[in-house]
Amino acid sequence: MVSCILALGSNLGERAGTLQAAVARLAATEGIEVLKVSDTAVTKPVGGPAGQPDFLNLVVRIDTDLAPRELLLACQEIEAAHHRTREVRWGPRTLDIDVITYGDETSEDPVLTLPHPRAATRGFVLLPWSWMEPDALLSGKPVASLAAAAADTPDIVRAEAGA
Ligand code: PH2
Ligand code: MG
Ligand code: MG
Repeated sequence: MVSCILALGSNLGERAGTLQAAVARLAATEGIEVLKVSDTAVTKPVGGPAGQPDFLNLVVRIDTDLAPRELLLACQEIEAAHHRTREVRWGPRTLDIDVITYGDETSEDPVLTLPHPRAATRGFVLLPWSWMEPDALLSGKPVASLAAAAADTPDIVRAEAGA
């Protein structure tokens, strides 16, 4: 079993319901065990086209038997089940599930770079992660400190889990 962090985001449709359903589907996936779910963060869109709705973001800690690429495929299947389309890079989306860490693995594979290449600067990943695991490290650095330094963190509002 390998311990991983996944980051989920939604800024279209029934955002909270989508995130809840996605966590349930992850938990129901063969080879994935969901151990922890963070509180939900209400976040301003980072990058992408102007005028997008706010996101809801959360992170989960999982254990998995799946290989990295299998885990990515499982995440993409769940995205597809929520009618995720990929027209605009960083455009609005019903559901995004990103593999942030896969154990301590590092990989330059462009299909699945590990850890996620932008995670260390994204408050919308780091802050909910630090709420869930205050002592977590990302590439040896405290997630809470990285979250405090991220440009988008000051605008983030904490909602109830499942809100
Ligand atoms: N995802 C992105 C780009 N920008 N901004 C927020 N607030 N939340 C996201 O999940 C997000 C984003 C690319 O996947
Ligand atoms: Mg993403
Ligand atoms: Mg993604």
